[in-house]
Amino acid sequence: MTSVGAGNLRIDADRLWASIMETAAIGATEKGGIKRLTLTDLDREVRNWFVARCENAGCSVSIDTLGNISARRPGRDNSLPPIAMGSHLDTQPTGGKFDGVIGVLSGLEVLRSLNDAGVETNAPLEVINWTNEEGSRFAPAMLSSGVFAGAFTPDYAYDREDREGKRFGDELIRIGYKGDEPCGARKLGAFFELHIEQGPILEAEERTIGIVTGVQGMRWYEVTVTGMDCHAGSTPMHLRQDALVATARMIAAVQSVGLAHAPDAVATVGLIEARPNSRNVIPGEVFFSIDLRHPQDTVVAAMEADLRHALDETVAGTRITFTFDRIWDSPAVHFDEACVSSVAAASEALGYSSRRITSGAGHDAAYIARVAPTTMIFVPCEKGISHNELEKAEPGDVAAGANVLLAAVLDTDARLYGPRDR
Ligand code: HGY
Ligand code: MN
Ligand code: MN
Repeated sequence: MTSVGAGNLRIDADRLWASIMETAAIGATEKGGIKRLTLTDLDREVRNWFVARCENAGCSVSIDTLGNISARRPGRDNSLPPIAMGSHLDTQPTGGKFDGVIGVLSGLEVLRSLNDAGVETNAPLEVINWTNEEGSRFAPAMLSSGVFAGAFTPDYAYDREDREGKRFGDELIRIGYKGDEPCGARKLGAFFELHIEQGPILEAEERTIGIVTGVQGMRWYEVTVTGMDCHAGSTPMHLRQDALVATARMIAAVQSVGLAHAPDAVATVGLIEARPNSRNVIPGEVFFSIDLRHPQDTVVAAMEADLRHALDETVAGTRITFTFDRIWDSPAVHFDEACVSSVAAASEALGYSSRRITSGAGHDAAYIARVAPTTMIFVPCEKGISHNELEKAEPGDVAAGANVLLAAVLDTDARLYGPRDR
């Protein structure tokens, strides 16, 4: 059951919603979303906003060598590993107001509510903003939580380049968020991430809380297709080496692999660049991305094998060539059962409808689970729409998620370090 402190303690729902709307103005788009890509000036602006509010909530703030921000609220015994909450403040190019943001700002709201109630926890608490969760500007996703968990080296991260050739390491320095603390040096007692589901299940089943048990496996690839630039007007059809036509067949093959392993598999081409991208030149080169996902790693591997074969087939007998590089492999993750039980108990104690669920989207928690007991809490978003400016969550659901976060954190503090007297 949840600890004594969580019984009647609640977060301030209006203050939380106001903070979400305030940060939504940083990078706001005309269609009501947010464009706040990693390590841009807008990312620096929202980071500064977050640091200032954590400091005026009495936290000490530290920045590590990957720009991860940790805001620490002291506990009774500050030698204990902190119980952490968090997510990410970077967004997709056509992102919504809630993806990542509610996990960071609900963590801040938990600290503010504990301050208001004068509650002292055994262990310190922390709220963390992870750099480059989205992986949109710098692939792969969850890059800095991955370094924190030992999945990547700092130098690998620093050398990642965006599509304009800018280096992650240079941009991190440029916005002033390359800290001194070695990334990963900070040990966590537990980590909880509140996030919108980004899928349709909770809303369809009219459940308020998703008790997340894990994250599906995912792999990213980069393909470069090579034909030959030629004149669109004077090159007969049978003499062409059209890289974009070949790519179109490849994209159809990606779709077929996803459908062949449906309903649990997904396969996506999201990024494509045709070169020279001129309306009267036959494209001689095309670069595109592939994202494959499934709850079972063995199926992701089978999808990759099927895809490799299908891509070879699309160019058989032609002079088109291609390279196929796997740039990211994030195996399926199962969260810590004690943390999952804390979320389930909190949801029940607070009277929220809930169900267990596996995450289709990747999250920083997927990597943090490698180095600390970790789990997630989901709340619904309208029609499951996300990575879209229309993304929408209800204030009541966000508040419910934050109340579950508060209760689960207090429960874990009591479970790990003993009941508090206040
Ligand atoms: O790709 C993902 O699932 C996450 O949104 N970065
Ligand atoms: Mn996210
Ligand atoms: Mn996202």
